[in-house]
Amino acid sequence: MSLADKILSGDIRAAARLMRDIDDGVASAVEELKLIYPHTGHAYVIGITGPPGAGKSTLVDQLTAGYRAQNKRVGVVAIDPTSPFTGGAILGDRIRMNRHADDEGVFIRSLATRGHLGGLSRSTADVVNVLDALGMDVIIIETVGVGQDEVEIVSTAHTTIVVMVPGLGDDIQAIKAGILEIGDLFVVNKADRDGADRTSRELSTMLEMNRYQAGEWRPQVLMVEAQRNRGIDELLQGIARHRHHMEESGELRHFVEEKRARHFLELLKERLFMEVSNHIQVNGRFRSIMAGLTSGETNPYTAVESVLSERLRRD
Ligand SMILES: Nc1nc2c(ncn2[C@@H]2O[C@H](COP(=O)(O)OP(=O)(O)OP(=O)(O)O)[C@@H](O)[C@H]2O)c(=O)[nH]1
Ligand SMILES: [Mg+2]
Repeated sequence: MSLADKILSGDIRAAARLMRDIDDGVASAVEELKLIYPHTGHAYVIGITGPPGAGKSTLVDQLTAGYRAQNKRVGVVAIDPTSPFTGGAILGDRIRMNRHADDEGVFIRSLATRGHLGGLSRSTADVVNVLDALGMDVIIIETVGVGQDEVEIVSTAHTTIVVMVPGLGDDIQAIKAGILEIGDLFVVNKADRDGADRTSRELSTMLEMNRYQAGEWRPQVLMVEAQRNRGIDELLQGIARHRHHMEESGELRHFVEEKRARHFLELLKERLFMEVSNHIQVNGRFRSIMAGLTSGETNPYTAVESVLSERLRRD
């Protein structure tokens, strides 16, 4: 039985194995991914992003419990930025989501940013496909921050939730351009803290400045206390409403088509880069190009053109 067959029959260990192979860049993983691909596209994908420590993992844990209560199987992908500033995130996630560790209906996977040459959103898509083929009804992706990478990762999700905390004040102004566009739902978490009302009002005001067309989704702001499980039902309802909107308006179909195109282009980009960079690793080619650039014998434009024409020569 292939790994793919096992995964399709719901074998969690086979799924874990394939995800490891994807991480390690094992060649056979691609063959398995090809086999599971026709069986994907059933899971609903939710992206959760926000600043470090906003309570994303706590929220994911509560949402997971909520979906389990509805008898839905839940996959979680926690992206670990492996940066010196947020080191230890994975450990924290493990502890916070620990209560689901023995639940066969929950699969939690961490993905490290390190080592992915700009291909993190692609490998996230691969892992999501494995979870999808495994039969997960809902897949939640947790990622820190709101930078470009995160926007890309989150663009894998059907519904995106941006988590904020009270007292960000001017920070909201500073990052609004990025976050206002990506959030379908905004959560002001740690609503037990001072200033939650104000943060929520400010967010709503900024969102209202957008011009929405008739029938367009209007992002909602929800106050939540993830730690004490308050506001989670409302959030689950908000997600369900957004999902309904996506399905009814035809946006979901459009989104899935775009996602497919993006996944293909990412793969193509990665494979092309690998082909060419492997080519210049041999025979000291890279070093000689560098020497040529230093001495002024060549320039980066010409160097790229010659490497490409050597490698992609049609013969
Ligand atoms: N006061 C308060 N604290 C909370 C709440 N929700 C979570 N926390 C705490 O906030 C801290 C960070 O929570 P996490 O869930 O790890 O936050 P995160 O956003 O996943 O953090 P990173 O993944 O490291 O970016 C923990 O100590 C939580 O217990 C809340 O509703 N109120
Ligand atoms: Mg976390």
